[in-house]
Amino acid sequence: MDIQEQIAGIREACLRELDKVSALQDLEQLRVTVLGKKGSLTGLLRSMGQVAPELRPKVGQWINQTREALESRLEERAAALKAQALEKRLQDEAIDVTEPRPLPRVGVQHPNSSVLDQVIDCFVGLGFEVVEGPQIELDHFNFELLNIPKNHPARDAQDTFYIDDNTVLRTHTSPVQARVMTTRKPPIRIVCPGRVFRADEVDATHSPVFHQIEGLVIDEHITMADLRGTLDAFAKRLYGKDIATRFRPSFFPFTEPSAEVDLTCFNCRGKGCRVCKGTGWIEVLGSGMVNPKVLEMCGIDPSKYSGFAFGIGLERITMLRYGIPDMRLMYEGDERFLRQFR
Ligand code: 2NM
Repeated sequence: MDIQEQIAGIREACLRELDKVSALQDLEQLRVTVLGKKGSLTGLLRSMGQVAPELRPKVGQWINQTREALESRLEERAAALKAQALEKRLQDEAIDVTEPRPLPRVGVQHPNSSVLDQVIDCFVGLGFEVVEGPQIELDHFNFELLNIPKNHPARDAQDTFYIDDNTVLRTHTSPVQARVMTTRKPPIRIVCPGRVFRADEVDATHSPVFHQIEGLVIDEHITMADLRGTLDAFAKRLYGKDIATRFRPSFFPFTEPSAEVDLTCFNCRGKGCRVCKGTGWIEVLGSGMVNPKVLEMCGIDPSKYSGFAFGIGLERITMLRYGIPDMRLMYEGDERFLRQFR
């Protein structure tokens, strides 16, 4: 085989391999095999000794031309492979920002919390301030200042958990109001929401842990008319303009006179139904004019100031609001129950 054929053979073999190569490392391998120091084409240059002297310049020229041609083909191929690799990487790593993803599981507000928010919004709108206090409370604030001395029969209905002889889990949020009365001067206009405790057995309407919102207004010339107007505004704001209030005489040690307050049944709008047991009214809260003895014990002059107070059981109005038949449902954290309030 003459040298021209050998050159052509190397060239053709190299180009054939070039078409097959799909990885950059293989391409480099091919370059070394043909054009490297010990490569096949380089080898031909070294065997020039066997070529007739007059042909050497020509053969040298062919080899170099072939070398240049192959080098540029190898470079082209390398550039193409690099571009391909980049394109593949761009595709593999592309992020489709429009792809739907699994939604995070979002919780829902507890029905008690929603109703509390609504009640608070209502009273804040009427000019009340929200005040909170400790759940572990002194007997002094929970009972004594509220005209419930030791051995008073009202202590029986408000049996609670004792930390020690002087310290209890509060049975209502009134002690927060007693604290405010002892530390501030009237005018006082506050609502006190919070968790309260009683030694009650669990049933459909009782829990040893529940929540109250109590209100207190003290100023000069406060009368029962202010109490009625305030609670009427509250009822209409929360349940609708056609809801009326009805006051019935009652007793609380810390108010005198005292009244239970009924609202028009928001289920039947007063016609009489199962929810209101046919009466058209629903008992919703307790209230009264703050007992002058309480004012006096708290350091407020009852000859100058008077006030009203009321207490709302949060769970009760939440249950009425949503038609929840059993209080236990509100504490179990069962998602099937909670999801319904989304
Ligand atoms: C009620 C009913 C009636 C009440 C009284 C007071 C205080 F601290 F001013 F004496 N706070 N809350 C009160 C009055 C609470 O709950 C059914």
